Amino acid sequence: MIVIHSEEHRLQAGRSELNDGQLVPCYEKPARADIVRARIEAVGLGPIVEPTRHGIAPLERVHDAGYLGFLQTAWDDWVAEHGADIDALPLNWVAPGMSRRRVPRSIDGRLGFYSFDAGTPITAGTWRAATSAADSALTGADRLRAGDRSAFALCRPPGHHAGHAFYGGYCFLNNAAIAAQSLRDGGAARVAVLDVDYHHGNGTQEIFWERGDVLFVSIHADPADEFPYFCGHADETGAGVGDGANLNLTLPWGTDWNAYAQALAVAAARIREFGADALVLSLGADTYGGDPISRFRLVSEDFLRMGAAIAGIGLPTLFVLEGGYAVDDLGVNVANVLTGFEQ
Ligand code: SP5
Ligand code: ZN
Repeated sequence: MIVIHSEEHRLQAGRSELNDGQLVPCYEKPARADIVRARIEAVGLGPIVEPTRHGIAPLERVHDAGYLGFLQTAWDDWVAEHGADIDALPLNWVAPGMSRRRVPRSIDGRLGFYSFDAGTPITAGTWRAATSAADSALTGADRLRAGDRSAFALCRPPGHHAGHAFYGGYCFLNNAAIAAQSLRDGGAARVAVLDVDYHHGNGTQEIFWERGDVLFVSIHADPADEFPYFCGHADETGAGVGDGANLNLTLPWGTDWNAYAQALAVAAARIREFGADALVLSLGADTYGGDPISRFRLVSEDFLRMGAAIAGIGLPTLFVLEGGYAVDDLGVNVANVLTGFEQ
């Protein structure tokens, strides 16, 4: 399968994130994409091509124009206030009952206004890296439209936590949602997004919440115990014409392949029943037992089985890289999903 990848991912290289009460080195780092690329080359999975630039219009189909404007200038605004030696992190947020009527003028205020965590630093290269990732996903969508059975957007920063007008969870632009919308705009009547990242894809859920034409299915750790904590519960099923087009399958800490495979079978059945024309697969490998911030117990061979199960859905499939922080094993685990799909 064709692999779409830009070196510009490297421009997102934050120093630190807030975790367990301390600033620690960012888990979401350039080495992640490098090891995936190396493994793809080693197993000869397919040609690696550069994304084509798609500009801002397909981003505006999914994200708020004010939010995109904020993201474009946030680093310069931060530097004007704090200098270029520190990454931009938000400091405070609105709680229910506090007014959210005005976008603050202050960069610190706007960082809080448009984010939901302190784990997602904005740096000098954030906008360019994030747009390169969106362009990779969009180029993959173009390939499906041209008739390819599959494609892999080997991109970072990831996207599935980013919503219509917010960033967080290492994500700025929702690459998978942007690609799904592009497939719709290109003529697919119905699109399914399946999210196998360990964390709930809260951004994708929010973007398609009231949409009956895009099914969102996510398999993830129970948000009662796990990030992003505030959504991803099984009773969140969508609203309006989208009621019933959102399916959250929650699993407990310690989940192994046996239980995971059952959830994946439920997800596959729902996607088949929906009658989608294409599938966008949010591919996080942080379900791996060795992941430093996650608590499922998949082993590397399980990712081959995961790929085979995804192939069994029988749809043209665009894989989009999301999380996975056990860097040494990330290349094998991600490539295993793709080779499992192809076999
Ligand atoms: C794309 C993606 O996978 N984003 C995940 C963002 C998760 N950030 C919060 C991680 C919190 C980890 N806390 C537990 C650390 C164990 N000491
Ligand atoms: Zn994740």
